[in-house]
Amino acid sequence: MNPNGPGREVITVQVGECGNKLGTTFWQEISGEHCISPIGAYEGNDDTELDRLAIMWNESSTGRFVPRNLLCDMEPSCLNGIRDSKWGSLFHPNAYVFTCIGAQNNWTKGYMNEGQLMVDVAMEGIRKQAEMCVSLLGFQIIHAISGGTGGGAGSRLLEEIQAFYSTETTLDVSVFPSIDNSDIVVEPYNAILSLSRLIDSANQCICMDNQCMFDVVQRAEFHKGIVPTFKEVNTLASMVLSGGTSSLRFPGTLNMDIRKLMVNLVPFPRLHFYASSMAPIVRDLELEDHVIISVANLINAVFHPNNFMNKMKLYQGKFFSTSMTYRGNIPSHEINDQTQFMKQRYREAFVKWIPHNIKSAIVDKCHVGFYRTISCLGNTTALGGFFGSLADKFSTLFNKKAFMHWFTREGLDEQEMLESFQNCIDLIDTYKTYVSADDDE
Ligand SMILES: Nc1nc2c(ncn2[C@@H]2O[C@H](COP(=O)(O)OP(=O)(O)O)[C@@H](O)[C@H]2O)c(=O)[nH]1
Ligand SMILES: [Mg+2]
Repeated sequence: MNPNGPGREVITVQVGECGNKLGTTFWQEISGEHCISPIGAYEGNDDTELDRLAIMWNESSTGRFVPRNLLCDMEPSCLNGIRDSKWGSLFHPNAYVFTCIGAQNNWTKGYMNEGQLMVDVAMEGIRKQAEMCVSLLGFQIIHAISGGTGGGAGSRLLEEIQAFYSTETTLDVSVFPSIDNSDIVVEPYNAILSLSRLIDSANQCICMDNQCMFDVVQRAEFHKGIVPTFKEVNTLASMVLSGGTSSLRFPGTLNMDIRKLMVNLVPFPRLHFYASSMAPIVRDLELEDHVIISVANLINAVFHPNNFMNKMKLYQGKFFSTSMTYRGNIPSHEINDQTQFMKQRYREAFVKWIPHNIKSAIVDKCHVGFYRTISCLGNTTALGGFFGSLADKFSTLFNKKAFMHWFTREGLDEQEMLESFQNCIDLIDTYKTYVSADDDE
């Protein structure tokens, strides 16, 4: 690998328990694709696996490949678990950034108070990582927005990264709380406070809904009787994220990176949220052997509401645009033909006033354990309804001012909470106007 590399490096920052568990699964997933072992040794024999490793890995002077990432938390237990696991030594010892105070599920502690120490240490770690890059393309930030650490400290970190690295692009990956099975009572507060910061500070954000991902895994694995846990959900989410970064990491006929993604998918600065889907979902080559997996089948699957990672009424909304990543052995003429077909078949699902709203990337190397896959990131007005459900949960608590004292005691006044909520409602209303604007034409 050329130490001066091609540049365009990405730094991944994982925050809080969910961010770190999902982030670590993501690294396992892409390490598998590049034949990197849990101790950072390259074990493949294919130059395409090595050529662009410098985008997401550093190479040590002993030839070891080390992820360009930081694992940040306000308490040590989750990170200790990762460090002691099989994959723990993949990461640089200094990539583990933690304090020992904990956010106690309280967004305010993470954003305004105890979290600042972790954010300061993380910013220093990011500076050191950035200095080693030839030409930094941007950041990928992975966190749950409803946690005290992932939501509160994650939002603060995002704001500081945007302030210091304003010319680079950030891709935020936000896990939204399960609306029906929440284990933290103040999650709607934490999530709305985070969402408001994401609206103002993120360049682009992939929204993943825990509730929905559990359902997707359960449906896909029903024949095995699997009751999904976070492990399976994180694997699914990692496959989607791997799809999104694959075009940076491997050669292909059409490419896409996180900046091009933003240029193609964000028509207005505040509307920078993406829904995501993938097909097939089950990693089972034996199963794939029993069916014809044509590109047309995969496209239909990827546009099916059941394969989206967000609980929303997909076809009551409209896509502004989508980015499709085709992986594996798929001839490009087949993709061209199918894209034309798709434009016809799904024309009602897209706004009329963006003429070229299906962007394609073709990556020769597939996910591990699949013949061919398609993943999709889509900017759709249907996300307004998804955010609306969260806003409803917030209102239910806030109307009674329930649990507010935990936030006010930490210095967040009610007015600020209300402003964050209003910011989210404005976003939801904006989505509504774009659905009806299309009907008027
Ligand atoms: N998808 C997924 N969600 C998780 C995982 N761990 C926790 N969560 C969810 O993430 C949200 C925030 O929890 P957590 O990450 O523990 O909080 P934090 O450490 O304060 O950021 C909750 O809704 C949890 O149910 C995980 O490994 N994967
Ligand atoms: Mg935590």
